[in-house]
Amino acid sequence: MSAAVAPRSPAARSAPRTYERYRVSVQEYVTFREQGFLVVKGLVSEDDVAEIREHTEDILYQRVALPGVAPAPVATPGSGGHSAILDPSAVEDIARRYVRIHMLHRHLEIHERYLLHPRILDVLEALIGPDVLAMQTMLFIKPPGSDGQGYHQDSYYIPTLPDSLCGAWLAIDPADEANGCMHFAVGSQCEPIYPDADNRRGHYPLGELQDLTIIDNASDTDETRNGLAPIARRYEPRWQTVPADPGDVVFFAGHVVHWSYANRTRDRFRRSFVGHYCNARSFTQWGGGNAAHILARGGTHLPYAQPRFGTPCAANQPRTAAPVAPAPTMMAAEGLMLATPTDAERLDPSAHDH
Ligand SMILES: O=C(O)CCC(=O)C(=O)O
Repeated sequence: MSAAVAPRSPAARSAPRTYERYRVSVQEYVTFREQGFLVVKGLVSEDDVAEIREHTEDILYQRVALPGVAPAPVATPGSGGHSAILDPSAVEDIARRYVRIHMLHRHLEIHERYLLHPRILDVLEALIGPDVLAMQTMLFIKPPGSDGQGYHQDSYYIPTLPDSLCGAWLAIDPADEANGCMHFAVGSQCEPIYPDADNRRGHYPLGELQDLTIIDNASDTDETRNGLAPIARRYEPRWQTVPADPGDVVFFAGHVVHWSYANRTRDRFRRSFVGHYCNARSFTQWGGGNAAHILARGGTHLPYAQPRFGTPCAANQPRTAAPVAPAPTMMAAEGLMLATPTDAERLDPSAHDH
């Protein structure tokens, strides 16, 4: 199995990391809203990608224990222990165990650090912030032959109110059509979330949208079973296949219908690290509620958690008091909107008393 980026040098490993702030452009902001997703090329450095790739190999070669995952037959390390050359007999077992591993940021420092990667948070701050709550991590190993994930909307799984969910998908390996890159139905970010029959995730009070279809089997790779297929197909002329290079990050909105196909290669992994975030002022009951998720940027009136491994982020940094601007007259929070003397006259009955 090939590794596209060289492992980090010992000097790079010990060097303190500094990150240049990434500043999102107006065009990127608009693209995110128009497409439902935004690719930021090379957002994460080669050194950082090499670190997380090495970590996936530590998982594959069982140099790191995972909570709740029983040890597998040991894979054969490649030269220098870095390239992911595997005993073919191990691949099937790995595919079964490690296609996707959830929530390791609550157990492993490195997952917390990549969930709170400063450059990823810079982008989120602009797209869904300024207050950002870091909620979820998934590490996709997706070895050769492993399945994809059928049409789905992430906010269906992770409800936030108001809904501000955003995924950040970091490519660890080159991802393309053959090894199962991401696909998006552009335009579907404007769709509501389609609930299942018992609306068990409580997205909408019943009847809020009069003609909302109930769907079942979101994420099913069988198109005939996946209830979101008719919605996805409606946008077919605007479907986009999104290949990515290591270090690229794909940001995608909670409502956009997206999917990935199987890894059809015989010898290439498709590894990626995915974080899910919302605006820190959205309420959520998911995953233990707001109090269980880390305040990554900004502030909030809602509860939040500290990062367990101390990764620097808003939760553990001293708050700098933001200057409070006086409320503009036009948008005054209370009382009448008195925009001009003419308006005042219009609103004052005595002004017409002549
Ligand atoms: O990486 C994939 O194959 C699917 C990822 C995805 O759909 C998600 O993170 O919501």
